[in-house]
Amino acid sequence: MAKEQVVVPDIGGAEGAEVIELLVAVGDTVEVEQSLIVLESDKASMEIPSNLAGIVVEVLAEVGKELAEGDPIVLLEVAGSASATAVEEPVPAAEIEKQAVAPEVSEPAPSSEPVSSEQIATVPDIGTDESVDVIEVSVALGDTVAKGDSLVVLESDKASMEVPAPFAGQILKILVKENDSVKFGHELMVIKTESSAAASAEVIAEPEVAAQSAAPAPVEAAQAKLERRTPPRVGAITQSDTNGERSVYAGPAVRKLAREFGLNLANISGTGPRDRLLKEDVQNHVKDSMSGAGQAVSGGAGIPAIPVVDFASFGPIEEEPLSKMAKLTAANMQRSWLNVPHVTQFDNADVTDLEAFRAGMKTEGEKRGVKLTPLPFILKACAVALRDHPKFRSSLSPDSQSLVYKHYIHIGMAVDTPAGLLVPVIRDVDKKTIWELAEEVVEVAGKARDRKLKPTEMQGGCFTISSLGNIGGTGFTPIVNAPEVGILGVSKAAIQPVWDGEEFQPRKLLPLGLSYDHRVINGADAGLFFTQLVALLGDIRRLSL
Ligand code: CAO
Repeated sequence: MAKEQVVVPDIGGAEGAEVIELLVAVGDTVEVEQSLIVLESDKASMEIPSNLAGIVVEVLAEVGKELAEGDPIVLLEVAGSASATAVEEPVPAAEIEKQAVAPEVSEPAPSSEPVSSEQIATVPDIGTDESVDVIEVSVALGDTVAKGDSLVVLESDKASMEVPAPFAGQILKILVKENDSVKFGHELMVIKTESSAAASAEVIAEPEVAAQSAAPAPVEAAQAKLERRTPPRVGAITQSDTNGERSVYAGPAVRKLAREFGLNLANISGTGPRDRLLKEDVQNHVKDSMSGAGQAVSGGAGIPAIPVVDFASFGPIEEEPLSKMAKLTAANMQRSWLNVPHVTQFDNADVTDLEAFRAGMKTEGEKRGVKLTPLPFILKACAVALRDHPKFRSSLSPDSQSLVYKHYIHIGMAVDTPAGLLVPVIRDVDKKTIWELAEEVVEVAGKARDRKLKPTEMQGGCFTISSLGNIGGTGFTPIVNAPEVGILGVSKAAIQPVWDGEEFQPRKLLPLGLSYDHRVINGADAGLFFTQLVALLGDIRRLSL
């Protein structure tokens, strides 16, 4: 048993093509002409068949890598010598290229005088004598196309393929429409091209003449040879998804777009004829993902999809539609989480003295009709730290090229309501007293729960506080409320033993988590902000400085 490499044949393009799919694995038995990999260039996809039969010992190609002629694909253990099992020599470049690109009309001769002429684009050799359907006309009358732009999309029972413009120019006539049946040589478009005088003299003849000259005899011969040896492959765009669960119909351009977004085509529904995927389907899928729609199960922007589970198969279930606010909250959370590189730091503020002071103010609070919780103190301490650390009250400009500093200190406060999470904004926190803040906290929280907040009362924040202190927990990582750049998560204060150098002292510690946008704030900025905040809560006399 000899070992032989199967290499990429001449694929007709100087540039490499990317491996987008491996069709065999180690241990597979491969027949001659069995497809090994799918390569894709800007304009066409092609399955590369094996010219040997044998067992795959090693797969040498990798998905995502670019390959060119001569690059190894697999190592096969073959029964005999290469010459015994190999079919005819590798496919010459010109042959595959003729499948990928419509036949060329005569090459323009050099001339300084540009002259316009009319040329006909025809169906190139698509490797079958059967008629195929035109499922999409990709250009309109008057459009200017570059060489290689897609003119129409054809589809057979097995594959769809884009037919690229064989020359640049303006579309003068469209000779086919959707659902027409066409074959090799069928006239598709009349294109007005700009070429040299000498060249146009050759091709300016009637369109029929140009069409006839489109496939010179040697090319025909070469193509016929290719057809005998390899089934039609270039431009074939039928694709199984990675799970092999269903076939996906999409053109190279659509697949390229999906790859750029890191999307699995199998997760996108096609709206074209026969469920073919269109560019708009990919774009809409991305939009939906970004807005949160369908996020529960569908992947987007490179995120693997969460598998769909039939919960009912495990026991009784009940489905409740999400409220509009819950959907909005989910979308906002996902947007922030995906856009903002988060870092969270933790610290404990020693609030023993603050709590003693707060307890001492209880009677006065009752007289005023205000409950003094730790929250107004935390708001005030944040306002001072925000005053001293302007980056924490900045936002990135929409183009991410500058920082917008806000000369006001408005702080959002997350309020849990039966309808969902709301974040009313308390304005000018730095200018308000602790009593005023205590009153306002109760007022806006009440409004939030009664759904009486106006949209303007939830706008304009520079920073957010999310307090779970009344509920419990020793720490959490809040999600930045973008385009703000920082958020403080407050957990439940508890008495802890703290070493004072001689003995442990019972101190009331308030666990805090500070999340920030690491594009704007670095660890040192955050450390300074946080240290000041903790010091302010540890000694509230500092709030008056
Ligand atoms: N540690 C220990 N106790 C705390 C505390 C903390 N960090 N924060 C509040 N408490 C205590 C209060 O002192 C109060 O106790 P007393 O009545 O004995 O004084 C009790 O918890 C209840 O406080 P409260 O909830 O009435 O008032 P608040 O000012 O702390 O909070 C508000 C106001 C609107 C933030 C709160 O009602 C609320 O909705 N919290 C939930 C916020 C939320 O869902 N956040 C989640 C965001 S998800 O990212």
